[in-house]
Amino acid sequence: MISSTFALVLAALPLAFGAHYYPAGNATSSYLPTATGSAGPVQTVSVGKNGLTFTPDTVSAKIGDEIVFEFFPKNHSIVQADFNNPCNPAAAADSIIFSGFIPSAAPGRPANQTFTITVKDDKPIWLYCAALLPKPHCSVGMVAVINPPKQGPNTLDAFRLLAAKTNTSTVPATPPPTGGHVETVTPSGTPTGGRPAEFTGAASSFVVSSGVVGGIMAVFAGIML
Ligand SMILES: *[C@@H]1O[C@H](CO)[C@@H](O)[C@H](O)[C@H]1NC(C)=O
Ligand SMILES: *[C@@H]1O[C@H](CO)[C@@H](O)[C@H](O)[C@H]1NC(C)=O
Ligand SMILES: *[C@@H]1O[C@H](CO)[C@@H](O)[C@H](O)[C@H]1NC(C)=O
Ligand SMILES: *[C@@H]1O[C@H](CO)[C@@H](O)[C@H](O)[C@H]1NC(C)=O
Ligand SMILES: [Cu+2]
Repeated sequence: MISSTFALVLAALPLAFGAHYYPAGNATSSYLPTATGSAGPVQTVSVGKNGLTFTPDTVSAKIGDEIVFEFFPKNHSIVQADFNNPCNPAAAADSIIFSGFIPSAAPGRPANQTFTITVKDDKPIWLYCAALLPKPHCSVGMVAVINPPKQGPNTLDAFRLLAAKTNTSTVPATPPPTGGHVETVTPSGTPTGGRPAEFTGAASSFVVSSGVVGGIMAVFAGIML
């Protein structure tokens, strides 16, 4: 009896994970989606939390991983660059990563919007902030990298040194967001009770948070006892 119930629940798991799940009411935050995109761990990068920096400024991510950027005061952005041309939009054939400017007016608190990218390959992704005030944020070192080369001269420090020579921080001409999507979250940083608002053309599917996994495991535990 117990084992057959267990098997039933197990059989339902792929459904639970594959289905798009839109909570209707005010579910607790741990049961809400934290992000959208292909399945994979979610990492968070704080933008402007500790001065004109990304925290962390070096991220290792696998294909399919999501990286969520949260924006602290006053007004930052994420733009993808080429290593050899920091502080300018990358010359990629397809749309580069550009979050647009996401301001936060509340001291010490992130904005009510986040920007999420899904890592599509294992190539390095060089990033900068395109804000200009009081100085171009890129040229004063507001840069980051996802999956830096494991060896060779193209380090984040080298990128930052190149950036320091530019005295610029160029805003892409294309309307944001590109290469990722913006989500609206509550002031506490958790998603609101419905489907987070999204503004992207990119296909995305739902990924469950670890809270959902935990909840399902708790159900298991209840059955087993
Ligand atoms: C959700 O919470 C808000 C207030 O926080 C309340 O006004 C609303 O009725 C709630 N909705 C549901 C479906 O419980
Ligand atoms: C943020 O910076 C951008 C680019 O300079 C600007 O267009 C936008 O008005 C700024 N937003 C706020 C709230 O300061
Ligand atoms: C988030 O939005 C609320 C209103 O919905 C506002 O009071 C708050 O200041 C916003 N937070 C930030 C950091 O802008
Ligand atoms: C950087 O550019 C600004 C104008 O945008 C100029 O006033 C400043 O002198 C420049 N600084 C350097 C180090 O070139
Ligand atoms: Cu900035």
